[in-house]
Amino acid sequence: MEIQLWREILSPYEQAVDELLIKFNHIIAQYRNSGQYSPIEAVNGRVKKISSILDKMQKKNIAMDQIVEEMDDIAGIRVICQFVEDIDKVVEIIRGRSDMRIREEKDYITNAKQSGYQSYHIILDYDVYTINGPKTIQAEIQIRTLAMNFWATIEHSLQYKYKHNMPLHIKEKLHAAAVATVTLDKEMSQVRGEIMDAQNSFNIKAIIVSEILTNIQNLYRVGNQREVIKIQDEFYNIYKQDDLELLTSFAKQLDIIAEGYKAQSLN
Ligand code: 0O2
Repeated sequence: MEIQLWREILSPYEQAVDELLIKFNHIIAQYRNSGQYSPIEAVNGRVKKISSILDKMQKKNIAMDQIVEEMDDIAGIRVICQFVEDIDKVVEIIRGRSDMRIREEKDYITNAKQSGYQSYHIILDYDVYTINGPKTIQAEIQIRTLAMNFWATIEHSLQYKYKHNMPLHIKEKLHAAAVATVTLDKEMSQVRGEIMDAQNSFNIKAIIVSEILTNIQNLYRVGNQREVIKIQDEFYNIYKQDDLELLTSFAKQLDIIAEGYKAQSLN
């Protein structure tokens, strides 16, 4: 096959990965910007390398003209969560969307693979709109915790190194590590509430500080600059006290002042 043709085949997958990354990153941003805990910690994506597509075609006996229909992970998105419970939330979010039509779900968390691999996979039908018209492609979303991802990344590298001949003692180590991953995720789940509270406070504080500084900056442009410098010093003093209530009340007062100067909406 000509290299040009591979580019044509892979182009809608590249578009799908780009679009899906934007969509998942906006989910994270919307949670965090509204001061809520995000069930998604991070997201990344890739289009499968031509060499890996060729390997999989060989392994699964897939013909060239069948890859669009038969290969479901040419476009791959990996959603990383902090806690196992977050995975359910992410699955729920995806199920609720009309732009990501679920074809299949594979729960390798309830039923871990023989290797010890854990992850929740969703295979999607996803529409991309290209200059040649719409095209529906498949995409695989892998949803897993940080701990599961750590294990899978290491195991994937070892699989690549040893191909199909992984030494028994390494297999055993990986099995033990997979068991430890399950234990770690369970332990972390027990402090989930506390961790979420801490992260929420951190996010809320970051949002308030950003709003305060925007108001100060806007007031500096339209108000009495010496007064604004005083306000800024007051802000630094309050910030040092590390008291969220005090900071919130300062932000509210500043909002009223900024409103008086019609400085809130300035860029
Ligand atoms: P790569 O290099 O990551 O792209 P199936 O039809 O269900 O029998 P299929 O189509 O391979 O098999 O689907 P499956 O088993 O759901 O696996 C899809 C992807 O999940 C794999 O893609 C891996 O990324 C990941 N995965 C599955 N099993 C394992 C495992 O034991 N260890 C690790 N580290 N990852 C796994 P590829 O194409 O195999 O690999």
